[in-house]
Amino acid sequence: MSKIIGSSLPNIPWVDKPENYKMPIWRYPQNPIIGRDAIECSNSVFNSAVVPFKDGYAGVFRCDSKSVSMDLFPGFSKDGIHWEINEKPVTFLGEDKEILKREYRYDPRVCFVEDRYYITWCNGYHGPTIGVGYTFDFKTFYQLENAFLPYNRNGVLFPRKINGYYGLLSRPSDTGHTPFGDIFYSRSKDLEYWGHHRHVMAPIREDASAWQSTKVGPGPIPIETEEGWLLIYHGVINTCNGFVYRVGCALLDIDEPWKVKCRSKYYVLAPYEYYECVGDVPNVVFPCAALTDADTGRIALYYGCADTVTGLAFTTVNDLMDYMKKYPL
Ligand code: BMA
Repeated sequence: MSKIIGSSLPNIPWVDKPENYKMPIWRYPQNPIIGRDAIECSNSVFNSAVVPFKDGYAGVFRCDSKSVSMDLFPGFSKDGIHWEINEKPVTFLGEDKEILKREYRYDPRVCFVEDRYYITWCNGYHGPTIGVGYTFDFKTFYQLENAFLPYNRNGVLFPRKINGYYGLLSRPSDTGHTPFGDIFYSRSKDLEYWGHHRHVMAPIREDASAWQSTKVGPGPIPIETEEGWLLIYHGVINTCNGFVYRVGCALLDIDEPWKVKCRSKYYVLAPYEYYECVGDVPNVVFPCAALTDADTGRIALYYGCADTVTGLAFTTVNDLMDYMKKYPL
């Protein structure tokens, strides 16, 4: 039995695993939970991040507009399933106007560390890089310096300092649709200067696990367990019809998170359902957030479906650990 180290969340959205279900992650039967036209301007609402907030939940949502401009929108929910998303995007306050200039913003992650909710996202600054900001209330948002030079995507913070440093996973990239990608770990004393970069994991270029042969990138905030950090990540294969995005999991060392202790050979979630296979970008499942309940080991996973709508799925820390150990790389 594996245990999550963290808070209890008795009202976590939850549906039991269907009987005789073979996969470690199962879907909310009424998926998608957020449709593409959830707000007036939106063409699509996907790759978004949610956290427990007050007596319910809050989040930062990626809404691409009907002019296909990518931006971040705050949202609120009582139950984690039905969401009210603001019609207006986040505007950031900050000390340096240069940093506040908006080119595009997408694929947010939200991470509570110490006393506030940090937001990291793919931020356009002469190419994609990792934007960093924070909020206390999901009303007023502050932007800090970008974590890196371009080009980088998928900045994912750790929920506590590790050996006195903030930790960040990311995936260096290029200006386009990046036909490569490894996950790296970086650390910082002040959330501004990042260094001590360490390689975490690479795509698997052979037959052993071809679904993750082109690139891999971190997904939700890593989940602290008694055995290490449970990382849910996306893996990509290039096909004659373009990229296919699936989901895998790995276990990282608790003190040296660049050391991979275990990694699944089989994917744990893949585009099977219609809304995952058909949309603006077909065959994409892209996880960006996970709610956890330390008492039960339950995990509610939020993921973008076909770059169009938002899905919800469920698993437990034991389901993922057991599957990873049954089918290790
Ligand atoms: C990645 C990102 C994601 C997107 C995915 C599939 O490079 O742009 O936002 O979901 O491609 O199109």
